[in-house]
Amino acid sequence: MVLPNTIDSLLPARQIAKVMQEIRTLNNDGSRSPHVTFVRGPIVCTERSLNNPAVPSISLAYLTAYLQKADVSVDWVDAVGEGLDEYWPIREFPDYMAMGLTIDEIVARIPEKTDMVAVNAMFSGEWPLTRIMIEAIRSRFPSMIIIAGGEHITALTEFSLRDCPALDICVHGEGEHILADLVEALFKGTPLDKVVGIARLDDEGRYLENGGLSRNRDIDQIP
Ligand code: B12
Repeated sequence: MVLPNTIDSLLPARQIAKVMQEIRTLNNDGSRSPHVTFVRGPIVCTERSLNNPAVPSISLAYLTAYLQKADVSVDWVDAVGEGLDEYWPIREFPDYMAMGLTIDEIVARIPEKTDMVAVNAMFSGEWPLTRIMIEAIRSRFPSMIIIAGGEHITALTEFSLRDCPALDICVHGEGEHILADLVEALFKGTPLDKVVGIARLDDEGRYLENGGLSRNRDIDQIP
C-alpha cells in the first residue's frame, strides 16, 4: 500500500509506520474504529495550599460526545477523578505538589489499543508537569500520535510544541470539529493540511499552523 504523499510529508517519520498499519487495518476488515484515549493530568499546587479536587472535566465530556457521534471509540484517564485522595510531592519542583494519579499510574492506564492520546492542557501552571507526563507517555508508546488542546495550548501553541518534542500536534480553540477532522485525516488518509485549527513542527523544526481560531457557531451540533 502506498502512503498518501500528504501524510508522508507532514508526519514525523516515527509515526508513519503506525499510521500505515492503521490504514491497512481499516482497509482490511472495514469494521475497526479509531481509538482515542483522553488524558487529563494531575492538578498542580503549592505545597501548603489546597485546591478543588472534584471538578469534572467538561471539555473532555464535550469532546468525547462529539467523537462518539463520529463513531470513534474513546477512553479516559482522568488523573483528578480517578485519584481523588492522592497527593504527592513533585520531585522536579520541590515546593509544589500534585493531586491525582501519579505519572506512572496514568501511563499504565492508557489502553494498549489506543491509536491517539489526546491530552487536556487547560492551565499553564500545570504545564511543566503535563510536559513530564507527555514525555512519559511517549516513552511507553514511541510511535503513538500524541496531541494536546485546551486553554494553555491555545495561548502558547508554538511554545508548547518546542518545549515538549514528544507532542506531535496542538489543537487551537474549541476542539470538537477539529479533533473529528484530525482523526479522520490520520486514519482515513485525507490530507492533514486541510485540517483547520491544528499546529505542529515539521521535521526541520519549522512551526506550521493551519488557520487561526475557529469558533463553534452552531452549538446544537454538539451532542
Ligand atoms: C470553569 C473554569 C474553572 C473551574 C473548573 C476547571 C476544570 N478543571 O474544569 C475552576 C473554578 C475549578 C477553575 C479554576 C482555576 N482556573 Co479556570 N476557568 C474556567 C473557565 C471559566 C471555563 C472553562 C470551561 O469549562 N470551559 C468550557 C469547556 C467546554 O471549554 P474548554 O475547557 O476551553 O475546552 C474546549 C477547548 O479548550 C478544547 N480543548 C480542551 N481540552 C482539549 C484537549 C484536546 C485533546 C483537544 C483536541 C481540545 C481540547 O476543546 C474544548 C471543547 O471545545 C475558563 C475560562 C474560559 N472561558 O474558558 C477559566 C480558565 C481555564 N481558568 C484559568 C485559571 C488561571 C484558573 C486557576 C489557576 C485560577 C486560580 N488562580 O486558582 C484555577 C486552577 C484550578 C486547577 N488547577 O484545577 C485560566 C487559565 C489560563 C492559563 N493559561 O493557565 C482560564 C482560561 C481563565 C483566564 N482567562 O484566565 N477554573
